[in-house]
Amino acid sequence: MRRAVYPGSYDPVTNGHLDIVERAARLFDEVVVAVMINKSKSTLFTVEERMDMLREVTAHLPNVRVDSWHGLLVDYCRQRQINAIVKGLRAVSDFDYELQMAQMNQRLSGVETLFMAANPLYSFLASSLAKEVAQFGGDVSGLLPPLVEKRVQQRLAERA
Ligand code: COD
Repeated sequence: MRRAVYPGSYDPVTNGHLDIVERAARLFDEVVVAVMINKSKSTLFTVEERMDMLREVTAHLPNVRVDSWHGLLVDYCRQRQINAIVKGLRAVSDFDYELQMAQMNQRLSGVETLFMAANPLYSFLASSLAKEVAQFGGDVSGLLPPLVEKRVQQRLAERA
């Protein structure tokens, strides 16, 4: 079975993430979208909320699962017998950091990282930027799945 993990923070999932998941799901028998827990990072949504949104927006993809993990990604891969990591690359700025992580992960466990070029429609898009635009009342429709956009608006209103 060809199995891959697509790890990230997903705070929240954007249409750029979703585009990568949909394309990866055509290449692998199973794709696990893994919310990586980083307790030192402050987030808009809890891990469970992020996982729920991911489950909802990937419900149309039968070979996609959502999971979470605290610790090294390579340990998750080892435990689940996953030998490929999928990453999305938006620009050269992503490449520097992603290459470093790919080489470290390769050294730690032999797991391979496959880079997928971002869809040009979303190559400027990051969760952090979408949250910032939404926070100041900008239009994020088309950048976030509609249900995610709604939850971002709700959360920002609760925090205002
Ligand atoms: N289009 C295409 N791809 C995109 C887009 C977009 N618009 N936005 C983001 N992506 C890609 C990112 O490049 C990344 O590959 C993935 O989607 C997730 O993005 P984010 O922003 O949600 O998540 P990150 O970049 O914060 O995730 C970093 C990880 C959590 C994956 C990383 O820190 C990690 O693996 N941590 C686990 C601990 C570990 O093993 N550390 C050692 C690493 S060597």
